[in-house]
Amino acid sequence: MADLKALADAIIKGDQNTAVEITRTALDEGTAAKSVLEEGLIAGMDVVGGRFKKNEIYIPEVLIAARAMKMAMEILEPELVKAGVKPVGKFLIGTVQGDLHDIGKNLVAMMLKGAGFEVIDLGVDVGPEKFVEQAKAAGAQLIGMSALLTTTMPGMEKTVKALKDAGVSARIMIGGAPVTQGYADKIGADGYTPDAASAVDLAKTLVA
Ligand code: B1M
Repeated sequence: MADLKALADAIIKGDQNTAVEITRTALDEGTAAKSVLEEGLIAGMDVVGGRFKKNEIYIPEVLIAARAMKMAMEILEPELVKAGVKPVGKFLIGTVQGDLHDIGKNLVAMMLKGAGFEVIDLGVDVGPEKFVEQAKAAGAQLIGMSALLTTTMPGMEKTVKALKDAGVSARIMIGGAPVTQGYADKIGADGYTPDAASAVDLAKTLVA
């Protein structure tokens, strides 16, 4: 019988070969895809997120764990679809207009996937119109914006306004090195977090 605790450990260690092997074995043995996801992959990423938040591990370890998760997810995803397992929520994310920094945004996206969210990543240099168009098309419950430059932060305010003007009711989260809770309050975003692990916690709260 495949050991889902060992799968979680493989994710924590970023051991992608073992993660893929246990995921395959578990599915071949008839373990439910949902259990593989929740007791193996998400359980492992939860530990990674917690350790990252406490500064016990750093960005490289998180990226390695996320890569192992991604490889295992490639095998698991078709089975989850077949089994009709619904994601925790649909999260649209992008770096705002004029801004090409994507390392932090990618980290947030990976951690959200790790927590069971369906993530639609719009990439970098995303203007308000694109956020609005894609939010409507995807019916996302959550929209996340990242900005690393003080000069591109106003793009967040413009996007929040454009989303509200267009009647998009999704909750909006923002983040990035120059962003603060005060700024989130000022522009009418629903939340700000300083790091990717807290972004997952906030997303879970906002979608609940
Ligand atoms: Co840029 N850059 N950069 N740069 N760059 C900074 C941001 C800067 C602080 C460097 C400096 O001067 N000390 C400075 C900004 C100054 C300012 O405005 N305050 C700066 C500048 C000026 C520039 C250029 C203008 C330089 C130039 O060309 N003259 C230019 C702008 C290009 C553009 O975007 N239009 C530029 C370009 C670049 C590179 C392309 C070379 C490269 C980006 C590569 C890439 O992203 N693919 C780059 C890099 C790498 C950096 C630094 C060194 C590192 C940024 C990073 O990835 N950090 C940065 C200096 C620094 O921070 N030491 C710098 C790691 C990442 C994990 O952190 O993105 O903060 P971060 O994400 C965190 C949190 O903020 C949070 O979670 C993550 C971790 O848990 N978070 C969220 C992020 N998004 C979130 C969203 C959420 C919630 C949390 O909810 C949705």
